[in-house]
Amino acid sequence: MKNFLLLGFISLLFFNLKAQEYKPSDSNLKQRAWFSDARFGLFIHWGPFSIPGSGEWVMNERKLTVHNYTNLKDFFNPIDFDAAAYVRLAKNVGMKYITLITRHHDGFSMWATKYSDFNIMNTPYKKDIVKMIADECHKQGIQLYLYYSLLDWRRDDYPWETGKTGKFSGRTGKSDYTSYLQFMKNQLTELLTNYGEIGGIWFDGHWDQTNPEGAADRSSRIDWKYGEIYSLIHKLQPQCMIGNNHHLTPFAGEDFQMFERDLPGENTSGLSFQEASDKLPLETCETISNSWGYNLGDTSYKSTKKLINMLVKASSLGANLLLNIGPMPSGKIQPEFQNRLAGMGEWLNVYGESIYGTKAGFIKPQSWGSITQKENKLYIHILEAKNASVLLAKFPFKKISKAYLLKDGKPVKYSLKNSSAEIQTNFSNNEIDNVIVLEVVK
Ligand code: JFZ
Repeated sequence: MKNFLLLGFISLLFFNLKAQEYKPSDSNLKQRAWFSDARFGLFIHWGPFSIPGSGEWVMNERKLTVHNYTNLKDFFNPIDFDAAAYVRLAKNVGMKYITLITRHHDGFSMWATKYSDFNIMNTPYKKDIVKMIADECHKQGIQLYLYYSLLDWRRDDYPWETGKTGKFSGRTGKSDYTSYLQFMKNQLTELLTNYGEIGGIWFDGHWDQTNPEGAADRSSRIDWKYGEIYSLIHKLQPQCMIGNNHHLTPFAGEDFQMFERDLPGENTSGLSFQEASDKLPLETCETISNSWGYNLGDTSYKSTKKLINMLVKASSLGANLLLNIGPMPSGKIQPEFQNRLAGMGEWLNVYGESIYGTKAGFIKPQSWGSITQKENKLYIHILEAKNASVLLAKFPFKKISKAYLLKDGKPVKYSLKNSSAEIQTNFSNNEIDNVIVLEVVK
């Protein structure tokens, strides 16, 4: 009897340990590897929040109450939306996946959910947008990731009392996280049951319950019970990758790490104090203009050159670039976005080899550019040829057997002495990026 009890105790202990420990499935590891090779995705911030033309935070910024904001659902009727064209655009540009907003902080659900009336089926449009995009992604062979906000500016059961945002929505009811957690689980179950294979879930909003970025104590004011949420996702779709935009070191159960508006290891936005993981795939997200959701007044479009620079630098740090567009309320994608994306696509047609499936370079980005590598090839991206040559100190390969321009195979002069390589960069063209291939021997 005593032994029996002991055995029971030991197995209970073992079970608990096991429950805490997350071991990604084979399909999940495969998905991570696919993701790391993909390098380029399209982020889409779109929904009724696009209507006022002031970005996706409009409810909070204009201090709109739940009651007044709800009116938006009566005018969301995106007559120019074409799921096939969205997916084709991403594909033509050389993007390998789409990350779609399914529900942002304003709580609007872009699919036919049973768990909230504030959803696409109750708009004049009455068509399930997540379904249309998912079907097209599967048909056209591009992967679908889903953005899902943990933060909600409408619901009483969300712990709004301790939240930093959503203070003006006129909520009075007491929060109840047990109920809110169940709501999220119900919605995630719908998303992971009715829309085919999902590449990953992109969580956001954790930071609503923490001290500001940079503060010493970044612990959350509530227990989100991520263990329950994450294990549900991995149970429904084991390959589905989980990422959480909490700007902290990845939590147990997460499958990729994301950075916002900064390359891993950089922090110009003041949002990225976390160190880059050396185990998980990395992703950094950016917008073409300065806004995520459609913004009528924002014309600060980044140039195609700048965007290509970001893609190259992200790759050279081993990270994907998730590049955002905020379509118009009608569903039209403005030409300023289309043109820049097309420019990136043309560049990738020629230079894709130096981006897809590459690993981080052996040195971090430099003032002249950066390096990506794949098997026995180094891709030296000369983004700004400052001098007639670049010097690569501590060159980690024994020999360079060939050096040439990726574009046309034209030989490039080089030397390798005392572990220091010198590559000639006196090009007389104005290419955005003169990619030099070095074939090396270990
Ligand atoms: C979040 C969202 O709030 C934003 O609307 C967009 O979807 C972006 C991709 O992700 O951005 C953040 C993240 C963190 C903070 C603010 C906005 N923060 O820490 O205050």
